[in-house]
Amino acid sequence: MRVFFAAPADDWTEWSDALRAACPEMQLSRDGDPADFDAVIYAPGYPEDGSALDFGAFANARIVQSLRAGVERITTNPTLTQPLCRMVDPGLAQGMVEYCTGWTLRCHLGMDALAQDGIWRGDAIPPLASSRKVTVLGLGEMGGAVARTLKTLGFDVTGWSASGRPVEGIEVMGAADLPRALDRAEVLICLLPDTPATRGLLNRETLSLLPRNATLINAGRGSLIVEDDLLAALDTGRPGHAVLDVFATEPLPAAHPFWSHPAITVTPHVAAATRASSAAEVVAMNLRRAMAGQPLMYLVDRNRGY
Ligand code: NDP
Ligand code: OXD
Repeated sequence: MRVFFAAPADDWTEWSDALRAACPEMQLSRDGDPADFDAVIYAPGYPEDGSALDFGAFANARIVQSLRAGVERITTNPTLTQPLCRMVDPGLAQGMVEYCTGWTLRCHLGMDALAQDGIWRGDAIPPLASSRKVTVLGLGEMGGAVARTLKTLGFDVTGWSASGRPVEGIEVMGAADLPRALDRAEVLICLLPDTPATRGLLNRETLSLLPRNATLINAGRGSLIVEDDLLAALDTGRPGHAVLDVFATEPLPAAHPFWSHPAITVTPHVAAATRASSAAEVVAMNLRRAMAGQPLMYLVDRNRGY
């Protein structure tokens, strides 16, 4: 099987050996006549000159496999007619669980306020998880795993998704219930993809529905939040603190007000990384399925955009 690696040079360094080890029958290449390739592995940032990739030239490719979970950078590429599969990998989900659980616990327990400052605050007993209401927006591979973990820790977890599809052990609200989902969210965890339907979903009106002093954690995509509206909302205490891993513009510009805001914690889009060591097996499995004409895993629905 001939596979074209349509990803930036850094990805080649990270992935090529792992992919070849996971799929020895693959001939992986970064150049050649596009029509000669049976499959394309893609990551954002390719081509490196900033132009849009012409998927139409890969006339014989049976699959485009993304190395990232979020596929918003290619779903609207009109030349892409091949089946597009996104990255779903246990290592990615585990990273997201650890990031969201870590920040939820830190905010829930008020760890920063309790940190040693020379004052003995013996009456500042931290609350138990069962007294904390958490809402998770987006209950897919990431949100579902995060919601289940927080539930296991004892948090009072509710989820919200487009379909309202059941998730074992979690109360799930559907699209029309957003106001109810926000109204209860002492901790709001956002793990939604970037699509036309999610862009700007958290704005002046919806943020005002949060409880006072709520914690907002966004590790999905920055486009979810109207950034000026978040700055205004923090002044009202709804939310009281925001932990943001993703932004409208990345890297976050040096002069951006989020960096110095006392109620905002910025992390540099590191909540969950796709690690070649585990994810190469996922890629190999899907490429083999494509070559055998079997159903593909993690197919993107181009109409929904995720
Ligand atoms: P999935 O496609 O598995 O899940 C997406 C979830 O969002 C589904 O529950 C879906 O609902 C819900 N959803 C989508 N659109 C809407 C909408 N308009 N209204 C309500 N719910 C909606 O994605 P993953 O869980 O794998 O990943 C989520 C996102 O996380 C990725 O798209 C990516 O952008 C981001 N990400 C960020 C990383 C980081 O390091 N910060 C790392 C990896 C991913 P339904 O179940 O009904 O379809
Ligand atoms: C992804 C990401 O989409 O890293 O995989 O954000």
